[in-house]
Amino acid sequence: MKYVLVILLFFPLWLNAQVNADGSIDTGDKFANAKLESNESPEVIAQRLEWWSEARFGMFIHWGLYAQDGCFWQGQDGRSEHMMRNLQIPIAEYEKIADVFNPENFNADKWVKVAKDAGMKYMVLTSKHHDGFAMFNSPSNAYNILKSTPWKRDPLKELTEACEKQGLKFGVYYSLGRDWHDPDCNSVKGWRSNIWDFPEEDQKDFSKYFERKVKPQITELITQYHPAIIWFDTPELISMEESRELLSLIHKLDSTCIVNQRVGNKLGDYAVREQKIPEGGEPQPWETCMTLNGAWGYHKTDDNWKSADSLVHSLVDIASKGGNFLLNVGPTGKGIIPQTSVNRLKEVGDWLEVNGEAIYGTSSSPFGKFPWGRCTKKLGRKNVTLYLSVFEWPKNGKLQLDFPVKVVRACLLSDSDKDLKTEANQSGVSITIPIKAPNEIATVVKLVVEPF
Ligand code: FHN
Repeated sequence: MKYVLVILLFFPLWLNAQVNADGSIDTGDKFANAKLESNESPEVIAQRLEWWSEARFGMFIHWGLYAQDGCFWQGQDGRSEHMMRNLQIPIAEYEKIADVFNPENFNADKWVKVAKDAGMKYMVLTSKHHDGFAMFNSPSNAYNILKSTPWKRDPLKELTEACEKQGLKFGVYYSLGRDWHDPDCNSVKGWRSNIWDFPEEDQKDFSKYFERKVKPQITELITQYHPAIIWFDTPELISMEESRELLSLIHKLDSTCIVNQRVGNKLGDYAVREQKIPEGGEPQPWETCMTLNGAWGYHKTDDNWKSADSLVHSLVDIASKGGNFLLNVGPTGKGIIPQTSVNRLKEVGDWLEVNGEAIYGTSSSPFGKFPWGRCTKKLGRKNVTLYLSVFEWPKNGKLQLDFPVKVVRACLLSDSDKDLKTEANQSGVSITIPIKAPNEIATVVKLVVEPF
């Protein structure tokens, strides 16, 4: 019995996702669920976030050396983009992956088109993940894709240009408090450090890593690529002064650059929730980031793909709570986004093609959530527009909204020329709808009502 208990206790650690001993997602941020305390005014932050709040939906891309053989190394399953740590691969061995990394099928225009066809409005690419390898031209550190691979191209430059051409915003992810290539990057109790090459955890000095690598590379990222977002990850042991110094460095170079909460110490423009959607949303700008299967990086044996239905429902649920959805793809070592990822995203894009008005530029529901679906809203000059996204289509041809709103007009978003009949009743308003759901995933009823 006791062995079963031990296995159950540590079971989550076997999952691809990085989890703490208590089963919570290991984000490397001791303030993961905090209310942010920025030293900028809400107005300044709201202005910086204006396009982002309208966008609602973006593509996260985890791409690095770990993708070379689908998070496998010498036939061993590294389980995720944490492969180097999971298999305790010495730096000297891991660097050899760079010697053969040659993503000949990479095509920035194609990647951006996948995002665009999915209805995504921005993209965030891992510029440097925990393995410390820079997927960009980093003059300050030779361990980078231009200098250390036979491919000799700069994917950040190509994606920045492709996003510009196709009208998407481009952002970069940067692993802040985890860098398994740097001898001074320590973490909380060594929990996520490179202790196989650098075992003396207490002799490491984070500030040396911060000065030697973080600040020069953040400067390079801003000045070379002008990203719309810097998406920091795993702040770990960064001090409040260092978090503040990073924000000041970034905003001196580009005051419009959005910075997420994982710059550390409860700072940043918006809160990050990982692999989960907060039940009641958040009292601050927020974004849920989520994988399409079980891992962020391309894991060649992981076919545990989420359905298009669940992805659309997540997007609608997040938007109904005023949040953004950053949905991840993990391209292969050859630079190809897995076809199942492309297919799923296209299904979401097809839904948004018809119903995007219920997501983009909307704000959170005034009513909370409904058993049959969710609501988003837009405030007009004269009226309020409610978008009722119905997941569970009523069988009796009537959709009941239990709030006393005065209806100006009702229609299906997919058939907006045709009015739907509405009738006020004791608890609110009843809308007469087709017997069969026009869209099996979610059908949107557009309800224009007087201000309430
Ligand atoms: O450890 C990383 C993980 O690999 C992935 O990059 C996620 C994405 O939010 N961030 C960390 C776990 O929170």
